[in-house]
Amino acid sequence: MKRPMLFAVVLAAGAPLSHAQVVAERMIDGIAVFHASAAAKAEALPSFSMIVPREGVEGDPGVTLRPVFATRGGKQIVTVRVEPGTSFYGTGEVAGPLLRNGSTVTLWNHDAYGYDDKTPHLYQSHPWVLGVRPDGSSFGIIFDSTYRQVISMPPTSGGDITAMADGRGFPVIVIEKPSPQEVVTALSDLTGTMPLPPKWSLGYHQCRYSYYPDSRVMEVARGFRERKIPCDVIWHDIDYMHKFLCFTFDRGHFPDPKRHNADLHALGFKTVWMIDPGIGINKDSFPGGTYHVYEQGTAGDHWVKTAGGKNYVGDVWPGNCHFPDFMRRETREWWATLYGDFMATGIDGVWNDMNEPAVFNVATKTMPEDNVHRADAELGGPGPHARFHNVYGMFMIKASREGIQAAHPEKRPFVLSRANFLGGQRYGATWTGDNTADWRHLGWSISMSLNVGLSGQPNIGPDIGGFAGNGPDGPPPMDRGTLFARWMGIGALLPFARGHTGKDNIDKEPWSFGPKVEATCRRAIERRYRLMPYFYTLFEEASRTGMPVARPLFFDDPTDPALRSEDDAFLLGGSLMVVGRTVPDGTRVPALPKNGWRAFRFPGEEPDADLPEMYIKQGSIVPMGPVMQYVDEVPLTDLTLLVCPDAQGNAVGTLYEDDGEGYGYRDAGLYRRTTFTARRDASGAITVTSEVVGGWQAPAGRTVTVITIP
Ligand code: MIG
Repeated sequence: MKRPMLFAVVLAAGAPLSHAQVVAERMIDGIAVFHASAAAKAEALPSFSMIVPREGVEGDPGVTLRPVFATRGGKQIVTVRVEPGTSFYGTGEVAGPLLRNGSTVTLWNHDAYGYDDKTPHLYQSHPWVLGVRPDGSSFGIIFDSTYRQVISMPPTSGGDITAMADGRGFPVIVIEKPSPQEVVTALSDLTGTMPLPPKWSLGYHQCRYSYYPDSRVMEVARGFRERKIPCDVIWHDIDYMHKFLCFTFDRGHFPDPKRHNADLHALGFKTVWMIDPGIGINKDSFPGGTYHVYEQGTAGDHWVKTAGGKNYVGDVWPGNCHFPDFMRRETREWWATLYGDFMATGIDGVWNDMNEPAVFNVATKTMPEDNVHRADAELGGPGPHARFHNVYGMFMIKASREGIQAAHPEKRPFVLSRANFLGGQRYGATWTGDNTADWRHLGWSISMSLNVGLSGQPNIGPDIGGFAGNGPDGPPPMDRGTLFARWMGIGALLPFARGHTGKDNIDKEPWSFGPKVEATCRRAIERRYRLMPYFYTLFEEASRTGMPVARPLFFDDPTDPALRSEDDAFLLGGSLMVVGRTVPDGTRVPALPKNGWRAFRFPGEEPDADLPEMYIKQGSIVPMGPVMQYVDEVPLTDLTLLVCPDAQGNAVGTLYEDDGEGYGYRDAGLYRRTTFTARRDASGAITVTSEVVGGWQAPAGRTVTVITIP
């Protein structure tokens, strides 16, 4: 039997433990935890991913996969034999195709500007593999370590999954279920779900590095309203700060942030502002000679330490910086308080960047692995950066989220993070970092978003248009404008939809490439707003069940091998399919599900070859609304139902509604979940009936228009 090289090396050099030592425990039906030995179990570090106790009943684990444990040079190696024909997904954020067979991923959160499919590690780490067997049954494995870890998946011809982590031995959690959907929802039973985000964050976001001064921000904001291109959020990247000092404002460019936020609010925009972890310590940069974050952080002894016990100094934007030790409860509580005055300026959401943490001017691009975090006892107590590196960003956004929540207890927080870890969907949304304005990255926008979704994080999307560079410079379709238009067409339908670009790049607002591209972008973004009732319904489902918003085609038929590697197309929920064109000439023919889907057009939309084709699943009903310039600009009085009856003439669908930003849905039953059921009678007439659960009132005078897709 052929084995991957790594396995052979491991066997030669390693000391395999006898299988009898392995402790196998059944946690929940179809979920088991394995430890190398009773001693390994006793020494295991706490889980940073799981929200349920990582233990069960010893004996028959109730799953068929059997992790094999070995050690080499102090590292634990786990191998899991899988059957040939198994398809692999997950492992979080990796560039390249959706199907991960034959690939190796290193988990080590990393500033990865200009990354591609050869880059060993990106910004987030998910020690999680999803497998789909030839018969469509499925399994998932958590290799429950926070240390640097290397996971290899065998080719489709079969072999072993191997996972090897630095640091202490780690438990392995195995989930086995009849379908990949059930494995993914089981993952969120174990690691938690994304809390329901504020509805405005489902709108289109406009960003660049950086819009300033305030007048330029207003110009962009008005640009959307004047051109009637819907947009909900304008972003403020680092240049708003005074010399890159977090929680300060450059008073030259942003003399009155409160007034500026109010001006944006008056146009129907929300605002997101960036906060990094590196806290500047150079006194000559302090506004007026003092900097409250530095003073408080030093007085409270909140900084990460060197191995020698000094406050660690690393260079980032402000020059020399200290870094809050987010592994300490006192430090997280202090960090949270900083958001009080900040949010009081009318800020709606926060962007935490550089939290791998990224450090300039060092080969490793991060802090030394022997730096010391004084972690809480529940987190395993103090230890080296090597242990906490991959969760530093997750604990930063946990603290940020708590601060934003405390500042506005009545509102749902919004945080976007660049770094994260398995389970980090509990604290914030993520995006795929500094991608590049080229066609490959357009394609990876889909595959990366899908794999992050299959790794527990539904709220994910790329920098639409690409961050690095301006794009190709050939004749159409190899021009920047076509790439941008196609990207907007796809990106506007991914869960997190934000246009962004790097410093010194050309303008990349939807109107920056001339009238044709502007028209495509408007149509693309209008699609998102028409589908907003459906998007919000999907986000609410994700917040309860962990089912991704954007799903791979193989969810529609896990037994169809042709769908296993298709990543030009994706599903939105179970009822819509988006078929993107990710190569310039559109010659690639995607493998679509064999049965049950019907192409449809948005009512009144002009044909546009740069936009994805849309399909609806037979038997489903998709709720839609009118185009609005921002979320809930007007109440949803004009509800449209896209009804696609199955062969028997039946269809069903759901609409979830609430006030969009508070907790009434959770605390007071103030939501409205409507189940629509359609039936076609013998005469061919369609009758739609509805059943409502929840105490939120639909707007008065609602009309329902039914559009039937035959
Ligand atoms: O070193 O804040 O990925 O989205 O615009 C670059 C500036 C720092 C990296 C982020 C990017 C952001 C940029 N940041």
